[in-house]
Amino acid sequence: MLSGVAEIDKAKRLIDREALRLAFLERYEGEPRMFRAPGRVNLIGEHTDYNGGFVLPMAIECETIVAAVRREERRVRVYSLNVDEAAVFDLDRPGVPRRGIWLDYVEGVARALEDCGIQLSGADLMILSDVPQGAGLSSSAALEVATGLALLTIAGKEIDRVALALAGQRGEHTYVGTLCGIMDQFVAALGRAGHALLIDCRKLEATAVPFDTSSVVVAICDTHVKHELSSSEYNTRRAECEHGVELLAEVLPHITQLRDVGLEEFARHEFLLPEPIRRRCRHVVGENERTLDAADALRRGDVEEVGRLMNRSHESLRDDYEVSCTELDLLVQIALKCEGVLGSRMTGAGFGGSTVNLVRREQLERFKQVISTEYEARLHVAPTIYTSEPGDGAREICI
Ligand code: NG1
Repeated sequence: MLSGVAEIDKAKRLIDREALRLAFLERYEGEPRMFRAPGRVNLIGEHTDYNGGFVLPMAIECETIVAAVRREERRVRVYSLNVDEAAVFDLDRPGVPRRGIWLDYVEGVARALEDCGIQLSGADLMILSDVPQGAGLSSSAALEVATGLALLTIAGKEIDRVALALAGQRGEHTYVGTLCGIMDQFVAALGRAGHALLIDCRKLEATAVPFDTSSVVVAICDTHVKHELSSSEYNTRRAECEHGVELLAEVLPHITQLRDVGLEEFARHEFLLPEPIRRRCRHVVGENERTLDAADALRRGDVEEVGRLMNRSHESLRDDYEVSCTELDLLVQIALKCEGVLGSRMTGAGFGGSTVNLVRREQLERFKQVISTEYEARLHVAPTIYTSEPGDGAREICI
């Protein structure tokens, strides 16, 4: 173990399904079925989802597993092994949204499915997750999607994966109170091992893009900071983009979202926009283009080009969108000095959270060492470094 690096050992990452099964049998009656959904990392396409644009995330190997048995009455009993807490809710009685606890995610997706007209059955559920919380790896979407799949399947109901993702998002909006985009639930529901997922956030269509990782590794570095600014600035950026669309639509009446504006068209009309709106819009228009280019490069196996596009993405998020921070910039700066790093950028909303890095496989150990030593020397805290192959989306698992 390197000093200052909290590494997640790959072998330890996989949840012991048999231990979960035994814990279930100790608490409830009946042999459980098991359902899993992964966390995710976004390779490129930041702050584009709410502009109707493109994102390119991949599912990671960390997962949330829900063990489930059907009950005839419509009560759902839930036990979280992560927090050692039990809870219960009744599908026939109104729930209590936004309690600020883990159950909001579980109950939220159940209520969202019922609101779509799907009659669920009662259930006994036990949850175990190894998706790190608060690292920007979308532990919440993993929980929503795994729970949704479990509840549907034991009730003998089937819906398509896009509808499952939408139920997770709806649960998060109404029950948790977070107005998230669709990226996280989409990749948790539809991710595919060995692939990234190019998501068209307006059309709600996903294309699996082969990601050959024989020579490269995706490494995620968690700064462990989350600045207060995060949610207020997120809302400000959304409003700035909408304002940009209003101004551009005066001369480009066909546009309804920044997704509709191409690079050349933007270059011809950007003089109409006041600062900082111009730079905010420039980021989104350029980022959509970079995301499509990165998907093409990935398909061709051109990982150097993917890395270059990731670097451009970070510069744009830092200088034009202004959602980076000292800690993220420092991680990127250190990463880009390391041999074998093809690309490095902040991932997620910004103002803290993690960077995503594309690193030559043979340079990974050196990368981890340099990042942790230099970051800790400057900021007196060790980043956590995770690595993952592109993993599978939600599914039932056999034990
Ligand atoms: P993170 O910071 O990973 O939760 C947030 C949004 C995404 C997207 C990104 C910016 C939530 C839950 N998710 O991601 O939908 O807009 O910022 O690309 O708010």
